[in-house]
Amino acid sequence: MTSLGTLHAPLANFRAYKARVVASFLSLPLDLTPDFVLHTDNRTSEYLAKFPAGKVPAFEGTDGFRLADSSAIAYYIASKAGADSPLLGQTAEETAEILQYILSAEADFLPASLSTVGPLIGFLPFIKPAHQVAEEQTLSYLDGLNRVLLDRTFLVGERITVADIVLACDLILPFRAYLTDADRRQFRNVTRYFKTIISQPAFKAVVPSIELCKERPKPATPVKNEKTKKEKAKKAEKPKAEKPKAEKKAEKPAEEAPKPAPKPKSKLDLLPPPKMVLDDWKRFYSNNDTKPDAVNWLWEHFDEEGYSFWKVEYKYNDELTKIFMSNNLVGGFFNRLERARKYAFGNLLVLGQDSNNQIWGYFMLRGQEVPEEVTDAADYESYTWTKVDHKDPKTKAEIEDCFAWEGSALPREFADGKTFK
Ligand SMILES: N[C@@H](CCC(=O)N[C@@H](CS)C(=O)NCC(=O)O)C(=O)O
Repeated sequence: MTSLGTLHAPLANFRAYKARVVASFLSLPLDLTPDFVLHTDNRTSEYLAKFPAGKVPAFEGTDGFRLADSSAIAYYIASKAGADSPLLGQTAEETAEILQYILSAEADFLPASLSTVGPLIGFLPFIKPAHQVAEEQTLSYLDGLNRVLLDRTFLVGERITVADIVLACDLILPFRAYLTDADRRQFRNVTRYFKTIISQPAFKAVVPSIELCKERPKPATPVKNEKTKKEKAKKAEKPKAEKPKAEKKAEKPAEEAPKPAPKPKSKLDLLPPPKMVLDDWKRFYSNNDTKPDAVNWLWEHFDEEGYSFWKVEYKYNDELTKIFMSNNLVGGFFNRLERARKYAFGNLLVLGQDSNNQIWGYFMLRGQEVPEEVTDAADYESYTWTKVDHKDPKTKAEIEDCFAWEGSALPREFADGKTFK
């Protein structure tokens, strides 16, 4: 049987699981993209031309049909088994109920649950009042669902449908990282239901095991952006100076006032053009083996007046627990470094094991200081940035192994990592 098409997404992504589990239930072949890099591959002009919202997952049928929304893709794949697809409704009422549960999971539950769990695993900044509201909404939804499931095995009818698959995938993150044993007892029908769905062989074929949350993580270290606080305090202290009369006059006829010179987007754009183009490096790094090819390219082209190297270390390693949570913390930090993408490249690695790990890595920055595009990121203050001499043999070896995610110069065993490019 020929493949239905390609699902563009990283393999480990709860939204992509929806379509993959549906295809697995129906034994429908679906091509996957194991090398897909979120935030990179969905930002290429080629991807955006096909899927303008740039969201992941996205589906591209062998017949050219394109679709971009995880639940819509799952529903579409369910429909490929024909009008009496076992995962779809058999009556108008069942179909409407399936839609009811899918839409409510996406609109009422998922935003609240992501805003509840995200700040605890470092995906989102922790803002106490917003977190409280999200938690209330999450728990209220789970309470309602618990009542719905009191005397039901599945959401609609007597068999599993696409609604169960969508909801179970949306429940993975809270069950892994938020709902403790006590919560699972409180929402016992939801827990029984979740376990039933994820233990189906077709589900297990895609997501073999889901470790349930043992201890709810504490909110990630609060953002300590002292610079912004100080700047705000300074602004508040400063009395507004009376403008000189001439300046006041000039304000009146706006058309007569000289136009201010256009503001440069970044101070870094005023630096002399670099001899090495950062995008050339990023492209070479992405398309070649890091050692020896990419690092040899780097040392051959590196422009030490245009760029500087920085060792980056997380300040609160003793608060880190699971490897995947530390890596999520790095992912969250990189998301908030978006403004720096044009001026920075780096790798942050998670080294060690669960309950004993550290975040460590190297960045290459445009210019000789850490630019405001980096210092403005909410969690910048949670990391130590130390300028280093890349010509020092030990540092050079560390940079190479850090960028390669392997090697004897890493201070501890490699567990996971992320590249900022
Ligand atoms: N409603 C959409 C949401 C998709 C979505 O937000 N996906 C995330 C990844 S899980 C994404 O594309 N993030 C990248 C971005 O927003 O640039 C769906 O369910 O497919």
